[in-house]
Amino acid sequence: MENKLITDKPITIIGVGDGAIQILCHIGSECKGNVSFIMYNTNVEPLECSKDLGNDDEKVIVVSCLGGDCGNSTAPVVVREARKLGKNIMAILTLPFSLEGSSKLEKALESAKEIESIADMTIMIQNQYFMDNYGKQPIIEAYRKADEIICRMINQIIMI
Ligand SMILES: Nc1nc2c(ncn2[C@@H]2O[C@H](COP(=O)(O)OP(=O)(O)OP(=O)(O)O)[C@@H](O)[C@H]2O)c(=O)[nH]1
Ligand SMILES: [Mg+2]
Repeated sequence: MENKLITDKPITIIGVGDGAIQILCHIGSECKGNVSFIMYNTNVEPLECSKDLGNDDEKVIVVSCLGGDCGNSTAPVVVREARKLGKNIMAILTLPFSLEGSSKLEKALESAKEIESIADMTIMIQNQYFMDNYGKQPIIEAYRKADEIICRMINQIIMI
């Protein structure tokens, strides 16, 4: 099957928190088509978010590496506002490494659970997988592996 080039339909990709912004920066340089980007790196008020989402994009992809304050608190706000505006929402989330501790993981899971209950589709990626399955490597290498996979995934998704 021939891959049609991305969508005439507009897509907004929203990155929440530092990790997600890294990922979006990779995608941004490769991405063709009717795609726009929003990046949040602080806590965001619902009103501000709904203004940012106020155009006629049908589909939003919310990317967040959960575990930090910004992602944990703002990614659910973004998803709630997108839902109120009737968007089709896909969430792509990562969960923290085991070595980051259980309290970080618990908070991440709490946010993930809320997001999953609202979004049309949620893809959850465990950073730990890249630590366990690609040989011993520094944490930064595991991040880059996760980022690469997420970038490829998004590039495929937006071509559908
Ligand atoms: N895949 C991936 N995960 C990352 C990266 N950087 C951080 N993370 C993970 O994402 C989680 C959240 O980190 P950040 O994105 O830096 O946090 P934040 O949302 O900006 O939150 P604060 O800085 O605490 O306000 C961490 O627990 C890490 O597991 C990255 O470059 N790639
Ligand atoms: Mg941060």
